[in-house]
This record gives sequence, C-alpha cells and structure tokens, in this order.
Amino acid sequence: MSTPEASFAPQPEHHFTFGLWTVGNRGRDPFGFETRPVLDPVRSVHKLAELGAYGVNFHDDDLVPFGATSAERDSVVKGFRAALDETGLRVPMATTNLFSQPVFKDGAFTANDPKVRRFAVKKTFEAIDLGAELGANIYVMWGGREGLECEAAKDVRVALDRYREAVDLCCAYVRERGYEMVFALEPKPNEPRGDMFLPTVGHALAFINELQWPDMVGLNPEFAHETMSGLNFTHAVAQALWHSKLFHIDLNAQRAGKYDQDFRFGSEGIRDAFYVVKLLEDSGWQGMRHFDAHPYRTEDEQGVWDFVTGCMRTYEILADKAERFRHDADIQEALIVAGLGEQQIPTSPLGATSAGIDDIISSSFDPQALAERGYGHERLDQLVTELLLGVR
Ligand code: GCO
Ligand code: MN
Ligand code: MN
Repeated sequence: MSTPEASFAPQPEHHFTFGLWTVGNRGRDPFGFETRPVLDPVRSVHKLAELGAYGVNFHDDDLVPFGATSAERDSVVKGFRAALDETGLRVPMATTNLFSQPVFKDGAFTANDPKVRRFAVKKTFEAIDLGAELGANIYVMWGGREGLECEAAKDVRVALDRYREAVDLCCAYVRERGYEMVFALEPKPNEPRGDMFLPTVGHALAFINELQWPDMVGLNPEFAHETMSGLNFTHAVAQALWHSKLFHIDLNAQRAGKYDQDFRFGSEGIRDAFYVVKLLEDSGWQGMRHFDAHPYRTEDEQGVWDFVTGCMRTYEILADKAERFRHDADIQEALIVAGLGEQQIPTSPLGATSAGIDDIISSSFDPQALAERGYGHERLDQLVTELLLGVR
C-alpha cells in the first residue's frame, strides 16, 4: 500500500486546484461572525503545494485588498509570486469579485446604473491583467449579484443585452492585449440574489451563442449550483463536454433543496460525485479539477488542511472506483444487457437524408416484442452501489 495510487495521493494529471477564498474562508454566515482568523495567501500557497495541489486561484480582492494603491498591489503580487516560484504552484484561473462591495448591490454587469456597469467592467479589466501577470489562462465569470429580488425593477431581456455587452468587452480586451485567455461562465440559480441571470448550464450555453466571440467563452459548471436547481450535475457537465464548452469545473457537495452549502467534495451525494469523476476520467478531460468549497464553520486551521486533503483524496478514491468499474466483469456484462454498446449504433445508418427517411419508413417493427426486453438496470445499479460501498 505504499504506491501513490494505493494511498490515493493527489496525482499531477488531475490538476487539483483551490481558491484563496476557499481555504481562506473564515466561516462567516448570515447568522454568525467569522470563526477563523485571516489566512495569509502566501501561507495558503505553501500549504497547498505541500499537500499536493497543482494550483491556486483567486478573485482580485482575495489577493490585493479592494482600494489598494498600485504600490501596495505590486508589493503583494511580488510576495505571492515569490511563493509560487518557490513551490511550483500554478495560477491556472483568475476571477473578479463583483459581489462583495456595496456598489454592486444592484448588479455589476447588469446593474441598472451605467456607471456601476462601467466600473465593474474596468475592475474586470484590471483583474484580467492581474490574472495574466500570474499565468492564468482561464477567466471565470460568476455573476454573484447579476439578478434581482424585485421583479419589476429590471427587464430581463435588457439585462441580458447588458450582460452580453460586458462579456464582449472583456473578450475584446483580452484580444487587444494579446492574452492567451478564455472565459468560463459559472451559472447559479440563486444566492445571493433571489433569482440570478444565467441560472443553469443550459441557460449559459444558449447565451454563449449570442456573443461576439463565442469561441472564447465556455462554462464553469458547479456541482452545488446545478444540484440547487434540482438538476443532474453529471448531465450538465456531459452536455458542456458535448458542446466542447467545459472550460473549468467547480467541485464541491450540496444537497438539493438546501441553501448554497459548498461542502467538501464528496461529503454529500457520493453517488453523484462518483459519476462526475467517472465522466471526467472517461472523457480524458485535461482541465483543472477545482474545488470551490469551504471548510465547515466549526474548523480551526488544521480542519482547513484536512478539508483540502479530503477533497483530493475523495476524488482519487472515486477515480479508482471508476477504474474498477471498467474492469469489473459483472458490471461489464450488465452494461451489455443494458445496451450500452447498442447505444453507439446510429438510428439512421444512412443519415438524415431522403435515403435515411425511406430506410426507416420501409422497415417493419414489432413493438410488443421490443417491449418484452428487460434492461437489467436493477442489477447494474446495485452492482455500482456495491462497488461504491467497497464490497467489490
Ligand atoms: C459561489 C460561487 C463562487 C464562485 C467564485 C469564482 O457560490 O459563491 O460558486 O464561489 O465560484 O466567486 O468566481
Ligand atoms: Mn458556489
Ligand atoms: Mn463556484
């Protein structure tokens, strides 16, 4: 049990990343104050590297405090970069905080006040520069305040015009500066707004088609967010992959019907977590496995590092389960019964053509005989359950 596989140590090809805001989360919630002290970003870099992470991500304000002078900014960035150089930790993704400051209370890119929108876009340009300076090539756009409570106060169609305008401006900025950077939209149905724009992966995929440079924009789906909508996160990721739009992923845990929990990956919904890992592994996805979660409010600093290790370990254990799934003879046999191979056969071998139409029309079918088939799903599902429970 001493090989890295057997001990479920983080594997470099899994590209595990954490946000400064995740490990640095201080445990504040709507009912209670912070339970942990401020964590220095430089310390986070050292600890994450020591525990086997590949990278660290940040919002502009996580690293450079809001309102800092340019001299303060440069000094903070210098210290952070030194820690990155020392540890080899990367910064694959960056983002902008467009939700904490009171100025964004009515939205950022979709605020009704054009001055607020212009300020939000300028703040994003500066955060793009900061990300580019530290090597990030993915830029996440999570519209934390893009939404409303008072339905009468905004025209949703116009809000989408303004949203599109801001994303187009950011794409134009990246092109003009010559950065190697793409954008990943992160959908969320609610929290902190009563209702948010681009609430699900499906909405965001459709929105991308209306942009000026759709190739520069993809998705950053989050486990918790689709689950909050009662949707199947694995299906959302699969569809993003199908459209070649999975640019980044936020892994965490969430129970449907609850507040935005952002728990340690796998701590809730282990079966769903398994299918997500299996999908990422089966698809050969090369991107980052980012954990956008935070430690329980009960934890001290040691609990924060236990949380980091827990996220990565659970991923590795589930990747190992996915490997076992592929080699389990009973499961493979059950997949044949379920017709997984047949799923690959095109419905119309002659395509969507006149010949294909004629071929279907001229075929005869016996629906009763077809309906007699059993698909063995009870057995297959139980086999997967037993695999996850560790008895196979
Ligand atoms: C949330 C979001 C955020 C974003 C982050 C990066 O629900 O709070 O998931 O954590 O992912 O702001 O843009
Ligand atoms: Mn979230
Ligand atoms: Mn997120």
